[in-house]
Amino acid sequence: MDLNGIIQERASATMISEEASACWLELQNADRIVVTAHRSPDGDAVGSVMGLVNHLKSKGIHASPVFPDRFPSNLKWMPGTEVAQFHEENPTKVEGLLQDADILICLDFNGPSRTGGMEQALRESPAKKWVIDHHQNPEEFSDRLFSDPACGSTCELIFDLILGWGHIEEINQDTAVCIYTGIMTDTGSFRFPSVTVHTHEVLMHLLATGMNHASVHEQTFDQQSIDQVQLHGFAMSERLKVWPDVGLAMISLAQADLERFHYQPGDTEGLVNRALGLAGVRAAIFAKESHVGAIKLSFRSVGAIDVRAIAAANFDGGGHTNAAGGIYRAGTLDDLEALVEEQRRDWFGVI
Ligand SMILES: [Mn+2]
Repeated sequence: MDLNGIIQERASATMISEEASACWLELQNADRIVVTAHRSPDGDAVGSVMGLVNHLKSKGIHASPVFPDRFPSNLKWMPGTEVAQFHEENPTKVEGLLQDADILICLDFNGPSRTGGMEQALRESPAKKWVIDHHQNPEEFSDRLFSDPACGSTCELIFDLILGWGHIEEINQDTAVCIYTGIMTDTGSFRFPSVTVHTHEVLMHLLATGMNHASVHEQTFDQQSIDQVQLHGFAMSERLKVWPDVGLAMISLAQADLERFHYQPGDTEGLVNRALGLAGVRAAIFAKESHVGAIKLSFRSVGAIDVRAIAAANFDGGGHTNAAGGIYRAGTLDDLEALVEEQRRDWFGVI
């Protein structure tokens, strides 16, 4: 296969082969490697961690996958996740792993605070910290930083790292399905503007391993419970508000709504994109009351509407131009809705 196209396109980014080679040497010489991601891990977080761990394993290098908390059940099929450790469930064990690590590889997040309760242990770990990520404005806490905010997923960057190591002909199916999953989930199944020729070149190489992509889609998206489907129906029929003047849609779910449908982590995945799919809607907000009294927010937008900036300025949040998250602690869902109503023209502009 001719790899020049891929190499040239990515050569201008951070992942140049010489640095990749230096990384590979360090990995070979390390005794204890830990790979982790952000809290509430999504497909890209779990996919990048497991993709890298599985690839290292295939090359005889052991790395321990750890996460701040559990990931949704529709990602449990990913090869290798059965040995993952979760800080929320076993803080002593995970903090020990972080403390004893030589190299701590942080994937799909741009600052230690994104790891929630694991933040302090991560900051205090004496390990060399590597960050591979595609969020804007990475915090300075790493010894090595591979950051490309233009890239659609961290999994695509993991592929590029493996490419830099000269290993792409050796990627096995366990690695390929994990990397494929993260690219798939972070690009809305390959539809967002972040998808490039390079993304499809990466997918080509992953499919060439013989991996079963239809099964990846089915296991990730087609395992919904009745509760989840009905929660989505309820949210769309009872909890959706639209402001046509600014092309904004918002879905708000209270704790009681979640309890009614026996909410499990991951059950509200995709709701914000349904709101964004309405004709005339250019931005969508999903607000979810959490049991600690805070309201978690997800933002999506199309085109130049910068929801990352809105989330950062008003909701202690961050993310990407068209997909961001934040938190609201100043009041109830009603207060939040009133705030959005009042600020919507400033934030989203009139159509
Ligand atoms: Mn990501």
